[in-house]
Parts: sequence; structure tokens; C-alpha cells
Amino acid sequence: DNSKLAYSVGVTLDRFIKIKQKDFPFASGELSQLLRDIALASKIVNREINRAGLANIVGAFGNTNVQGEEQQKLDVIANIRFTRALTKGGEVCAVVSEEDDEVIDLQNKSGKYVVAIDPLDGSSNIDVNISIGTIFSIYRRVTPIGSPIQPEDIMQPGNQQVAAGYVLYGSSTMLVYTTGHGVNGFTYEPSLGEFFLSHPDMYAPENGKIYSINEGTYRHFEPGLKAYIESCKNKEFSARYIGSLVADFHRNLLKGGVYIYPATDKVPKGKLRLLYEANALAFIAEQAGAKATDGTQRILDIIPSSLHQRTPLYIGSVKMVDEVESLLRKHR
Ligand code: AHM
Ligand code: MG
Repeated sequence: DNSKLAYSVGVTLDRFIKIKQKDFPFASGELSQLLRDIALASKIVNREINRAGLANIVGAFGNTNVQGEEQQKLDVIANIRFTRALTKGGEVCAVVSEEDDEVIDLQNKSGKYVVAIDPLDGSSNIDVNISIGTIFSIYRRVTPIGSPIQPEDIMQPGNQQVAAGYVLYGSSTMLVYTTGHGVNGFTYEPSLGEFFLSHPDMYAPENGKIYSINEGTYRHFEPGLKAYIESCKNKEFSARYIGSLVADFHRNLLKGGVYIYPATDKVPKGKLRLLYEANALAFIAEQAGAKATDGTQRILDIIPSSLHQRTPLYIGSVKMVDEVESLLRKHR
């Protein structure tokens, strides 16, 4: 039986994707291949990240490669790696990336899918050896395959995602993804070069005791948010904020907690991007039994109006998101 096989010890990501593919006998397998392309690129990026602190040292010994790529910033390298993998794979027709102002039309005549990606999120943490991540969303294009990409292929609400995931480059590297049938997490074994299923059927606690927000901007919070933060303190919850969205989200998903990046008078739409940061994590959150809103509205129902648009984000354990939302309402 497929599901038993999937949860036995030592199942690689490739094998798992293959097992799941059998659940969709009429699917062409392109989405599976696309997920494998992303996983491969993430292994390459993982290798570059692990060497981040050595770049100058290695360079000093004359090991600069032909393209001089060590000299580039890691977020630029990650963007190149992922875009290249998606171009070569052939399943994707267009990419929206945090690193590019415009949509990249990959000119793949047979590409059915559109990918929105933040190739390396939290990149201010690279220099200080702290966890960073990759976030991706996959959509089916809505206009005919082979024709030029249209805005409606790109500007789809998050509820149209066919798959989404993140890679966390942490003390271990993990890949977590959903295709809308639950969430599964894989841990990278670097000496084998394989992701292994380590977190089958991830499910978020309904409630938690961790709140994650950049409290340095407290004075700019709206009254309802201030009230919520005060209630967290009264209950002596743990404040945890890495400043790497993927890492903060991942911890809260496993342990129970809420991550907040609010709108304030200084940043009226918050900081995070709807298309390649909020949507993917919102899809994963909901698939894991958690919740994601902009303080009022479900993230996945927001109709995007521009490529790099921002959204406030309240994401995590259902009860915590509900509570902060009700305080926002009460004080508005
Ligand atoms: P980035 O895409 O420029 O890396 O910014 C996104 C990051 C998130 O990972 C993190 O949660 C947030 O910015 C932290 O922002 P702040 O320093 O304002 O708290
Ligand atoms: Mg980012």
C-alpha cells in the first residue's frame, strides 16, 4: 500500500514524489518533475550557502571559478540556480522572482506552470551564519500553452496554487511542500545528497505559546496589535524572532505559535510580498491545519494587483491568529 511505503524509514524525496504520482494516474508527471527540479536546485544552493563564510578564504587561494561566481552575492546566485533549473526542466513557462523586477518569460513552449519564488529569503542573515530559506509557489497557467505569457497567468490568487513549499537552510537543511494533500517535510543528508522523509503529515498545534514579531517597531503598532502583544506578555509566552521568515514560520508550525508582520503607519502594507512569500506559506499553513490572514482577510483569497505587492501577515496556530484578529477588530 502506497501510504505505508511512503512512511517507512529511508524514503527519499524522489521516491516519495513517485509514490504520490501514482495517486494521480491521469496526471502527466510534469508537476512531479518540477518539484524534483526545485529540489535539485536547492541542493546546489545549499552547497553554496554552506561555503558562504569560506568564499574569501577560498578565493585567496586562487580557487575562483571561471564565472567568478563566488564574488556574487548569494541571493543573486540562488536566483540564477533556481531560474536555470526551471528553464532547463521545461515544465515552467514563467517565473516571478523577488530578485527580478519583471516576469521572466522562459520561452518554454510546452510549459504549463508558473512559478513565484523568493530564491533566498532573510538574506541579511547570511553574513552572520543564521538560517535562511527559499520560498516557492506553483500555479497552472490559465492561457493556452505555447502562447505568450499574460498577466492573468501571473496574477492568480493564492487559492489557485497547485503546489508550494520552502527550503530551510538551518542546522539541517529541510524541504517542506504541499500539493494540497497535506504537508510533508524532508531532511537533507549531505553525504548522500538526498532529502529523506523526516516529517510526514505535518500538522500544526491548534494553539501555542510563541509569538514572533519585530517588536522594535512596537510604537507604530495599531492598538489591537499592542493589546495582543501585551496579552502574550501577561501569559508569559516566549518571544522568538529570527528575522528569517522561513525559519520563524517553520518553528511555529512545529511547536505552535504565531508570526506577525503587521502593517504600520511606517509600512502601510507591511513588508512581506504576497506572491512569493505570503501565499506559499499560507497554503502550507492551511494544509497543516494552521491559519494565515492579513489581519482581516484570508491571504489565499487576495487578488493580486501587482507583481511585488506587499501584504501584512498573521500566520500560525489557528487560536492565536483568531485571537489577534479579534483584538484588531475590537480596537479599529
Ligand atoms: P528579504 O526578502 O529582504 O530577505 O526580507 C524578508 C525578511 C523575512 O525573512 C523576515 O521575516 C523579515 O524580512 C524581517 O524583517 P524586519 O527586519 O523588518 O523584522
Ligand atoms: Mg524575501
